[in-house]
Amino acid sequence: MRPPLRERFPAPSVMGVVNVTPDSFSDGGVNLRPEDARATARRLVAEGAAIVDVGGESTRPGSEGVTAEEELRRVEPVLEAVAAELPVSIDTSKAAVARRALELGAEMVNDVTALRGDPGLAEVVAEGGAYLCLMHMVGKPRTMQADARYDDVAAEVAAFLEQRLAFAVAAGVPEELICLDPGIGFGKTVEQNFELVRRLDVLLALGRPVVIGFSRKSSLGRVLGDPQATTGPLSASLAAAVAAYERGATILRVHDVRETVEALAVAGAVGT
Ligand code: HH2
Repeated sequence: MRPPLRERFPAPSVMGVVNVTPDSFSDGGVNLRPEDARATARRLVAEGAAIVDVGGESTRPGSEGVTAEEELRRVEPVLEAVAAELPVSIDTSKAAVARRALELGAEMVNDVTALRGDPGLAEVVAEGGAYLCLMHMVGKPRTMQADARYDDVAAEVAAFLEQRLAFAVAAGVPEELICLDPGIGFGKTVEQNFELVRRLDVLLALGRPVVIGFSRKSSLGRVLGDPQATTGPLSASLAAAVAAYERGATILRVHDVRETVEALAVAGAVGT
């Protein structure tokens, strides 16, 4: 049995992103060759990432998704090389991909559908004894931006995650292995994304560690004045990570690990 997620990932812990995809919104194509992805994963851990999140399917707004075969074709050679050696999370909604990743040594399953995408995934996570990240998203990546309507975004995201947490626990995943993520950029407006960080206490009230993935997301570029932005700069990503940490986030999912570790170290020095 793994140690509780809170012990394994003390706040702040950095999750480094490794997208083995041709089309991810900020780093598509960069790590598509297995040898590049492996080198990136090793570098991110050397820079201070507590875990690297390896994904073979882009979830950027409008994307269509790929088959389990294609996803495995992308991530398997990377996992074969690094999952036994480095701390790895698999960013997938598919049971077949998660099963293989856990066999190869991954310790966390990061599911942006919060166990709604594949009916077999909960069992794979429970049987594998893995950590689980449950993320909020309305609809699917292809349509999610059109569905961004909430009366109270923080309360509705928390209610959704409370229900998905109960579902995961009922499926046999121990509660102390689960973390929750409001899904920054997944079917939310710019203002709603910032409100979710501002009102993180609503999510923290569920009693589970919170993951925030604001890194490079378009809301950062938009709040800086470009209404058409599809990404945000490093400076803005660091501010968002620090703001989320100061409001109680435990894991920060980022592309730029070294800079984020440094920014969080300074924020932590001020805080103690
Ligand atoms: N964001 C992305 C993907 N997976 N998982 C969690 N838990 N939280 C997030 O905020 C999150 C996530 C999107 O970012 P990225 O992986 O860089 O892009 P893409 O989905 O285009 O590959």
